[in-house]
Amino acid sequence: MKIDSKLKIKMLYEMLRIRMFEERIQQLYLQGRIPGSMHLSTGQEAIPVGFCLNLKSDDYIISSHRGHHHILAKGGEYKYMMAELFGRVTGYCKGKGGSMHIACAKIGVLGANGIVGGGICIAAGVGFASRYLNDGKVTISFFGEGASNTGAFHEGLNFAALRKSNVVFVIENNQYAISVTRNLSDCIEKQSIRASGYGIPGITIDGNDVLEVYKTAYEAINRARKGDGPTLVECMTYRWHGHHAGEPKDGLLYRSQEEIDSWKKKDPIKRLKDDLIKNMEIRLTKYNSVKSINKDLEDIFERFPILWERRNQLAGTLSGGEQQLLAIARGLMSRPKLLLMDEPSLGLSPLMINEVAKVIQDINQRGVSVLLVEQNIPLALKVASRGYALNVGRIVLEGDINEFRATETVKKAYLGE
Ligand SMILES: Cc1ncc(C[n+]2csc(CCOP(=O)(O)OP(=O)(O)O)c2C)c(N)n1
Ligand SMILES: [Mg+2]
Repeated sequence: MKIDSKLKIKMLYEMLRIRMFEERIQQLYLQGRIPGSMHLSTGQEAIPVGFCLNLKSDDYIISSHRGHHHILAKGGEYKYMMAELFGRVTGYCKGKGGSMHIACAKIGVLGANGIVGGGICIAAGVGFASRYLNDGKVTISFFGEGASNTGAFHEGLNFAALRKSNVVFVIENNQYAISVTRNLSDCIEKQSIRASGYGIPGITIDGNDVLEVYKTAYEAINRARKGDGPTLVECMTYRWHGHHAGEPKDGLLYRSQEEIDSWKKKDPIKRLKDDLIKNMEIRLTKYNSVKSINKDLEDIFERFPILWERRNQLAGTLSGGEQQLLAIARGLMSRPKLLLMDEPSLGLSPLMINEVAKVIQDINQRGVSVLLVEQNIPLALKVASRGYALNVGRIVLEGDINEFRATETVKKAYLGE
């Protein structure tokens, strides 16, 4: 099979798109700006790119807990991914899924999955539905070598092989399941030989060679589309970072720097880039222009003027009020419809009260109502439209907030005059 330069450049672009996205979100995560946890795929980009470039837009993929690269390769857009990670309503799952539970049926992403091996049987079923309906669609199930030691793997492969489901099972063998090296969990050298137990083809390939992945994927996907049943493809690769973002020592507690460096030399992006330049298929300037997609990411990030940003600035420069802001930020992490603030002005300087007012207005604009318990009338006037004066839990005055300007009115209400 001949892969032309145009397609190779597309592969390069897609891999860089994933790498840059993950480099950026890693930074943001380590700065504490993204809630929840996330698993990076840096070093493994060639696998979903080689597979997804063989798919049609209405084919399906099912991902794992380490899924950003799969989703981006299947057409996921930065802005919706980013919004999802930040827990925003504009994200793929309205901000309720986060890194490990991104799904979008429109682009054929039937879900990342926090349950290790959780996608395998779903894929076997979806692939069976395609075969039964004869709709010509193919489903790819991506998972790790740890997942292929779960019962779901055997159940899913057996069912899919028996029913000739339109599915391809892809093991991303990155050598580790959290801190457990595959030598401690596997009794065979190549997991692909397990395919013979289900009478389907199995193959182990270099998962860091995007051209090899593409060719293998082409065969396996065509076979599934024709109704000839599933294939098991094991792609040997390596994750550059720790199991999850922020893991202590970034994974160095259970593996050596030499090992990591030796895999970095097999970087799938560098390999394709060097190959293209060596064969005069692209010039370095072209590579740099492909790389300039990083700019898109910056632009998108600019559109997320997040509260945490402001929180950090304030916490860094002002004392006293930072606890208030941290509490507000923490409260917002659960994406409430209503936020109750109990005397946010307490102990704050006038400057800080102004900042708190800005934050409250900001929250309001983002569709979260704020219930403010506050005796600082100037602050209340800045942010509220209605006011209630309470005396031992009893509403003694209710009305337009402007009425509260006259403290006398409140006093009168308190005293019941
Ligand atoms: C059913 C289940 N068991 C255990 C876990 C905890 N867990 C999360 S990721 C992981 C390792 C998975 O390894 P692998 O399948 O190789 O994927 P990788 O993280 O290497 O991409 C484990 C055990 C889980 N999430 N679900
Ligand atoms: Mg693994």
